[in-house]
Amino acid sequence: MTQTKSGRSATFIDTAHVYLKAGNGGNGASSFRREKYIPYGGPDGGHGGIGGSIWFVATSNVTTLREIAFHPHITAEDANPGGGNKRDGANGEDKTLYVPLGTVVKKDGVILADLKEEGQRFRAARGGRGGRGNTAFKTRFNTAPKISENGEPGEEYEAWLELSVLADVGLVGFPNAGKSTLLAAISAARPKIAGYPFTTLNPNIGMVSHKGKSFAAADIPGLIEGAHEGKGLGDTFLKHIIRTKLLVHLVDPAGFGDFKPEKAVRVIEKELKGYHPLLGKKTAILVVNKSDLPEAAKVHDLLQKKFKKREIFLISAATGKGVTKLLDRIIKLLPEIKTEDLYKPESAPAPTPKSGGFRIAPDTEGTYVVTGARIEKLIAMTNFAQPDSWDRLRRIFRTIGLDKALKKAGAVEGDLVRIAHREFQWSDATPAAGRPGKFAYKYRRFDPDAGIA
Ligand SMILES: Nc1nc2c(ncn2[C@@H]2O[C@H](COP(=O)(O)OP(=O)(O)OP(=O)(O)O)[C@@H](O)[C@H]2O)c(=O)[nH]1
Ligand SMILES: [Mg+2]
Repeated sequence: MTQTKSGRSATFIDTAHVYLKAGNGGNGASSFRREKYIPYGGPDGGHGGIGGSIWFVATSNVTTLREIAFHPHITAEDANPGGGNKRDGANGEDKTLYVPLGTVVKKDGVILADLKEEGQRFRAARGGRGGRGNTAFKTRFNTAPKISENGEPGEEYEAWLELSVLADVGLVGFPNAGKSTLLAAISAARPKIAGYPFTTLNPNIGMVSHKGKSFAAADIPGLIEGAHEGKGLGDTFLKHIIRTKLLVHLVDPAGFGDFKPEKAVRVIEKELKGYHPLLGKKTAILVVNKSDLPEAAKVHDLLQKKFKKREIFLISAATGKGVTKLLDRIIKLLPEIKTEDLYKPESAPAPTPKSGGFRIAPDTEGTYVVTGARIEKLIAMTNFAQPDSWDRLRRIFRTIGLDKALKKAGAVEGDLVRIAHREFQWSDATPAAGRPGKFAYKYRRFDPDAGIA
């Protein structure tokens, strides 16, 4: 198995930084019915289709974010434009990506979704709605509108996916304690087992069925002293037991390295607490493994003396001795654990929802930059090739108070106003007859990289 620098196996990836772009809505059409003997056929431009959305779906069939991490540019299909004869454009196809159970989706540190259940779906990026065709703009006053909207751009942002494996029981301990052997004994999982430390490089999960109850158990790579600060493989994987309800702490009767079993127990417990206080507080069952070895019983008695209040199990993961008793205890304890005390993934405070308003701020060159989700979307959906669409935009600018606000901000004749990537020249002059609004609305496309043309 190949290893990354951090010591993690390259096949197990638990974070992914992705770029999401949902499909754009299709443009609406501006078209008129033309038929023999029907002189004023009226508008018949169809609507654009809806852009494809991007979905994440949780499934136990996937155990790593590897696929996504290696293909982080995720797009869904754009929709088709509407056509004449009231033909609406076809919708863009959705894109669905499968993620492991326990995947958290974040944007700017804020949790958007915590995908915990099999089949749970989350629309991460919404496809744009279709632009309306000119049929939608027919009014009593304008029976032949030459207005159609462009499609709404699909949602676009960068997201972080973080996986923390979801299991009820986490198996912890020094390397070589027999964690993988135990997981293999109680579940169908077949982790690699060997008589050397750090055999396990990735978390393994197995479903355990015992006396009609079932639970998921996770075996993580062995911990060593300093694991919570990044030593060994430890801390990368400690986060994978943070959401478990119960820990089973396996102790090798031979101790680990220079540590005698008692010291070994304390070192592991210190590492757990050092990584996160919640891990220190979690119910932990102490288990002396390898009871088939001669020194095991003595070590068990000694530990029982040192940790008087705790019930310490003595098992042999290899022969199965004592394992049933341990499983009995686990299925008795699991339902007693209050889920509200469990770890919740950390989230930055959610930003206050954007209002429909806009902001005006001059940039260094004196251009008035207007920002606001709704006004920017309006610009993106305006078909600037249509004079009637211009009129509509002018009316909307006036209705939402943009003219007034610009004037108040100090805009004078000829000043530039930028909204989204468009620039307008502001004018207080009386508009041409029959044209509502005040702007001259000369516009040019603004390319932030090239500067103003
Ligand atoms: N005698 C005896 N040996 C055992 C028992 N359980 C595990 N072993 C042996 O201990 C060694 C380590 O077992 P693993 O299950 O790989 O240990 P681990 O805790 O998963 O180790 P890492 O993955 O390195 O952290 C292997 O050689 C096992 O065969 C047991 O009950 N009795
Ligand atoms: Mg192992």
